[in-house]
Amino acid sequence: MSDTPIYVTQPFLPPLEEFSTYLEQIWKNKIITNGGPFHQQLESALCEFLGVKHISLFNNGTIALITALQALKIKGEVITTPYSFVATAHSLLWNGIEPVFVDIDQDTLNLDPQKIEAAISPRTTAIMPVHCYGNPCDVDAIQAIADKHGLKVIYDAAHAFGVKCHCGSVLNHGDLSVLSFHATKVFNTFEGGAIVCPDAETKRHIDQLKNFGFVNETTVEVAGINGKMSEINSAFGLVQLKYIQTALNERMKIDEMYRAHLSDIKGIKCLEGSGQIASNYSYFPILVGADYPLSRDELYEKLKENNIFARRYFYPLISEFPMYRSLPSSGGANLPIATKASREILCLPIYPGIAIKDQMGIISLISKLSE
Ligand code: T4K
Repeated sequence: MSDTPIYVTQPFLPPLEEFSTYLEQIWKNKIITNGGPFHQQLESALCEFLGVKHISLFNNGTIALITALQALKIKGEVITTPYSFVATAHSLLWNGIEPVFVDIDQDTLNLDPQKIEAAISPRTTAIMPVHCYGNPCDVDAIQAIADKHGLKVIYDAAHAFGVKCHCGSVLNHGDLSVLSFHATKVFNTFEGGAIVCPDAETKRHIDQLKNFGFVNETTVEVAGINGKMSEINSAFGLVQLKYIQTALNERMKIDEMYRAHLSDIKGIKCLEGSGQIASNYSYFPILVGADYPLSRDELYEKLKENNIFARRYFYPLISEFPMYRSLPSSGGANLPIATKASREILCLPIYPGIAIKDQMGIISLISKLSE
């Protein structure tokens, strides 16, 4: 099909000249990290764009997740989804917390609120749901359970940049929300991440935690980490932000095109949104069911033979990796819906700049193979 490989995603890169202007300023003032001017500007600009009150930038989403758990002093057990990128559960393990996996909802593939209560034990301190593919979790149901049992909620919102639900930014839900600005995300700063904080005091505490715990030149108040975003990444974020709406609009068109052509193919199910007001079209997940002549893996291989590198996000389940396998909540019988989804899921290429002929090539191949 295509002469050059088509990957599941490609980072959006703004015009290099625009970035160079920022680099010249960095070279001039020689502040390259530790909360410099671009870091501060990006925090303010993101608050405005995302519709949130406070943001603390990080060097990546995983360190931000680890720090969010530290900030809320989470211990014991945390209820989470097995259907995510492995960093979600790793952030718990790195804090000495036991993940307790709960099954997902079959329509949204997000943590199923109806199954959470049965997994709560005297050791449970928090819930860590993921807005998978940027589709919002049932935030009201999750909050009601958390309130009833006195639990914290930390959203892994790595996929949810710019997503709005019924009451504004989905990032305003829970005690904290964590974003990833990795190269593969809708909004990237090469590497990066952030914690959305509800108030200035929480942000101050998190800012301290990401800077070794320093309060001033000579006082270290808490055992912090180095989670700071550099000026280069921050400056890149500022340039990216100028183009983000254009990038999101392009993604929407690609999403629409896939849906228009794939929805009627027997055995292929395009995952629907979960009622959001604004989507970010970060992934295009399809489920390859028993009615399709090829298994998910056979289709994945066929696409690969044609230079199309779709990805099986999220297969295997986190609960299937060696460090989680033996946990009581990891058994397949506890996670039937997540297990089925991970065997059927395939994320198709979606990114600004994908050539129409390439996208149509992907569509016609999937369609031809269905005959
Ligand atoms: N929570 C959730 C729910 C997450 O999805 C993630 C990250 C995190 C937490 C942690 O956030 P960070 O600490 O990463 O900020 C990728 C990403 O590495 C990872 O960030 C992401 N989730 C995950 C879903 O996907 P891989 O192993 O699939 O990446 P890779 O290198 O195979 O890249 C996929 C494709 O993207 C490549 O085939 C080509 C393209 N690509 C990739 C990179 C890195 C580029 O074109 N340019 C690039 O620079 O994990």
